[in-house]
Amino acid sequence: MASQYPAKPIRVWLTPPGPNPWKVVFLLEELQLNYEIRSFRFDDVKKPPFITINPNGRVPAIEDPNTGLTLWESGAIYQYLIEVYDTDKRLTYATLNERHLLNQWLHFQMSGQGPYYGQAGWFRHLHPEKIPSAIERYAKEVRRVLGVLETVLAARPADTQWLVGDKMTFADMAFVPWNFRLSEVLMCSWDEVWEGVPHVRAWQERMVELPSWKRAMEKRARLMDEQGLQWNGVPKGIETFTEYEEKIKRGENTIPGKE
Ligand SMILES: N[C@@H](CCC(=O)N[C@@H](CS)C(=O)NCC(=O)O)C(=O)O
Repeated sequence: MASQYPAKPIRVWLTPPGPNPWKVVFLLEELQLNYEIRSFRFDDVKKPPFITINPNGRVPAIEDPNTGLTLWESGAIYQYLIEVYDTDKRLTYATLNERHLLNQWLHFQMSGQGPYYGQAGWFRHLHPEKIPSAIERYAKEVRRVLGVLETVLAARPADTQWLVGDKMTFADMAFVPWNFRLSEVLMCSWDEVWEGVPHVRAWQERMVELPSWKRAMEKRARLMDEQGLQWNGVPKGIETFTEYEEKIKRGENTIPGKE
């Protein structure tokens, strides 16, 4: 049964392909909050009405009618949802040092993981030219980030391998959606992704087993399908991201099956 708390559903604006919106849906599911998804096409991410919600034209954004707040940037949304709705501190801590360590990891995820993984995926799959030095630079940076996580997780006691303290927190959860896309980002098998980082693998695999993550991914699959999208976010029938962007610019239809 859908959650009745808070009283009015929190609205999540998203386009289905990218990982960032699913980071927010994962948290909403884990906290079992009342929310609704406003799914729209990537074609419309830089147009009204979305651009009036987020002037940066990137997803996710939320509107919470219970507090009157509109918010974008997934890290800011995490901090907000935790402060307002995780009142028994199941996914956070009340103590000063732990709070700031959580903050540190969230900043690292937002500035060190997301953008670098994003560029790694962009230069490998979507950029119109193949530039080996750019592909290599970002793939190396992905490996470096994984190495940082590995060092930290491997040093934790065997039964509490989380980033902060002895339980899973929002900081751990924030890393899941991009790590989940690593075989696409690096274009390799799942086993190859985790070569040399077994503690990161175990940490990631513990979290993707959660019903909350599974529910989020079921929703993603359904919404991808609804929009007729391929795994890389390009609609079926369109070859490359560049072709997709050009069609959007010319105002042409990009909906598969509709001429
Ligand atoms: N720092 C932002 C990044 C958001 C972001 O880049 N979202 C992608 C989808 S995952 C997007 O909206 N891209 C639209 C575009 O590239 O124009 C956040 O974490 O919310």
